[in-house]
Amino acid sequence: MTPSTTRLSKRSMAFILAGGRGSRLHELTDHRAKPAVYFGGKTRIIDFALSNAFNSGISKMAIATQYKAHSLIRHCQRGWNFFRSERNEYLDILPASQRVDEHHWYEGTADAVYQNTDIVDSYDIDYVIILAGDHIYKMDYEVMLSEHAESGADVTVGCLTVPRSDASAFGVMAIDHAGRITDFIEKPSNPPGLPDDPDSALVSMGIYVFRWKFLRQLLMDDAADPSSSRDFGSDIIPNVVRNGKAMAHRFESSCVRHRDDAPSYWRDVGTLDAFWKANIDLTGFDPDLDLWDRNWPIWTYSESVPPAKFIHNEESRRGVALSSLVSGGCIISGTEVRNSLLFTGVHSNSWSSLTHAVVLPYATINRHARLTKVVIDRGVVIPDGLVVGEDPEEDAKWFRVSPGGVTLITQSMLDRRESK
Ligand code: ADQ
Ligand code: ADP
Repeated sequence: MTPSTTRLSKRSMAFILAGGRGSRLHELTDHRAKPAVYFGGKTRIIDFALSNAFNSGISKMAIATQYKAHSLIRHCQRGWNFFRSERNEYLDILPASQRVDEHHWYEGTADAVYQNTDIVDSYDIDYVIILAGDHIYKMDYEVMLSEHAESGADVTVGCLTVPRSDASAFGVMAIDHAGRITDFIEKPSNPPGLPDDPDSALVSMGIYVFRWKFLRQLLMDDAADPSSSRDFGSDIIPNVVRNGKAMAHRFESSCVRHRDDAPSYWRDVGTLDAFWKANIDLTGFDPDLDLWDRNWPIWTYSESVPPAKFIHNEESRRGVALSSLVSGGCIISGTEVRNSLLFTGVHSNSWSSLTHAVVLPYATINRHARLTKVVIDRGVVIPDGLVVGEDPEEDAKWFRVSPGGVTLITQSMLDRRESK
């Protein structure tokens, strides 16, 4: 066998769905789609799916965008522009552009693939792996592709075990002893538990592997069905479970770990609480998500900026960061930063403190501010003396306070407060 036939990733493409808003992130997705939201200091959420595909050996990718796509498209153009057609590598950004007829944008996720059938055809691939662009995890898709090819399934669905109480946000499945999916219900209000563990449920990660020829025909049939919502989770997957062979692939078996005994890490950072926590977790001593692992790097667009600078100011106080991640281009002048994550180009000034803070790029913290358990949006200018995180009632008057007590601060919230 030649290498090109052993690695299925070389005969596959990744189709990344990045069109949804992610409304539970509230104002963080007012101007950008969820996959374009910043995560981890340098990267954006979509970089995880793209890096997984790239690190797995897949070099043909398409990204379907729809909702508020400008920031996402700009990011992909800047950061993911190293694909060379001479090497048979492609990365296409596919904004909904009414390619099939002039009346329809992308309806559901399946329609986003259907409307680009000719582009997928042109890639000349055998398999397609459908990915959501909005989760944080490291996974070797080659393992899932191999399982799919060996089992002869019509579709293989990536799956995870989650607490049953969380399962109604997912497609929930039942499987037999061989891993065949026997039942699939999209976002049930009362999800069934596992037979041997009733407090847990097996759920879909929204990752699917198909033979392209098979999926192509399914999409044609689905498009001809007026009752379909053109969605993988609601229409396509339940259809294959009923009428074909659908297999479950366990994430644990393809999760990329930096240590053999590390837990499998997958997060949907779709709420403010989950977003804040997953970022702050990185400041811990030994985080479950290792961004430093050179065997599975997360690629991104990175600005050329000078190193982070910490200024000791004789008349005020030391600029220090403890148990924190501070990105390039930051200037920490006389601010005490603890257990926080600062993205590129944050400037913070004297007599201020940041504790458990996630600060997105180019925010400025003026003097005498005290901010605890906050998410600060890109480019926000925090006024002198602002205190947040000490009086929840006062915070809730101006800012968005999540159920878990995280305060989101955006510039328009500050402007409204200023004008009162
Ligand atoms: P959801 O995450 O709720 O459930 P969906 O809103 O369709 O599904 O989002 C999936 C991905 O597709 C996201 O990355 C989103 O940005 C993108 N997307 C949404 N609408 C789109 C459109 N019209 N065009 C292009 N892209 C679009 C799905 C499955 C569940 C599964 C969960 C796992 O339906 O069965 O459990 O993912 O998170
Ligand atoms: P303070 O924290 O006391 O308010 P400043 O904001 O005046 O301090 O900044 C202190 C130091 O930070 C400056 O001396 C300079 O080295 C650095 N600095 C501030 N702004 C910039 C900038 N735009 N570019 C480069 N360095 C800067």
